[in-house]
Amino acid sequence: STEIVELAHKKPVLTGPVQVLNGPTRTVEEIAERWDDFKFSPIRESQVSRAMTRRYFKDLDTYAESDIVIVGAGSCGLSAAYMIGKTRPDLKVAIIEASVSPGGGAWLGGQLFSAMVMRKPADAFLREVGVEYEDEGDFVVVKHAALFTSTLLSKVIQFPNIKLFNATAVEDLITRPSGGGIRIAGVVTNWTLVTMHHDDQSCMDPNTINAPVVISTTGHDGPFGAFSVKRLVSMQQIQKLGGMRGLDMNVAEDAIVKGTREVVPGLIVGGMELSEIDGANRMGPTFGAMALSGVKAAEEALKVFEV
Ligand code: AHZ
Repeated sequence: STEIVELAHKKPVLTGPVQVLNGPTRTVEEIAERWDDFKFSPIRESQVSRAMTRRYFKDLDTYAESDIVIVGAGSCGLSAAYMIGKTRPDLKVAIIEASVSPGGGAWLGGQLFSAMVMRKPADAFLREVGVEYEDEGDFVVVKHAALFTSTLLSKVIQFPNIKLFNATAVEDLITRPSGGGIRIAGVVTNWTLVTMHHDDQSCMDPNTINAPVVISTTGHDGPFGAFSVKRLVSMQQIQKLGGMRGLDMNVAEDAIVKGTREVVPGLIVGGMELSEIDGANRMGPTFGAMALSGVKAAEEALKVFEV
């Protein structure tokens, strides 16, 4: 039988006949044919730890200087990330998401219902990422919001130049004096669980990412939402927020897409975070504006890197 000889400081050594380690790559059907002599390849626990931590700390090192930071991996942030990843594989993009699970409010179509509505012409974005829908005339319906979010998310994560740091919160913006005002030059981050405990634990200093462009898509006001625009007020870069207004699907979606822009130098705001700064209406459970605001935010960000 296969044995692992455990030696501290050394890689595990296999003795005896090797049954599964480095064997031929098998299909699931081939595995299922032979449950009686089934066995996993051997592993030492430290290998698992090192496989994860080595990569994570390398990513922290690599993305400490990023080209673009996207704050918030909701439908708008992920749409922006997709467009950047697709068009500029040469740029380093860090996505910082406070929650363990990326996707923001786009796992359900609204309330607890599954289907997701997108008004035309946002159906173009669904074709772009390869999500099927039913055409209802002026709008289309994806059978489950999770299909949209998981498809988009899987594409974004697969881009080699994009790193998603989830369970990580942006705690502050990095600023530089510029032309009598300031420009945004990156973000201050912390693991979200740490961010949530600044009041009762001490000495938990944050981390930083420098980047010439930050795209903030943290959603409307809430415990975490509207983060960057609220910070702009306390930094006296804008006097006060307009505050999100009541629901009007027709007015709200156009306003969010058209309003997606660089709000202060180096900071582009998109999605529902924008409704807080502009005093725009909410749109409720229609998601076309989030996708197209993401497309526009990406376009605004890429202007900085035009050659
Ligand atoms: O966890 C948040 C969520 O996943 C994340 N986030 C917020 N603050 C953060 C911070 N650091 C890191 N300080 C942070 N991450 O940002 C994400 C926002 O996703 P969202 O789905 O809330 O925003 P969105 O603008 O992409 O989509 C809005 C969806 C809505 S709300 C609404 C309405 O009420 O009318 N309608 C739509 C379509």
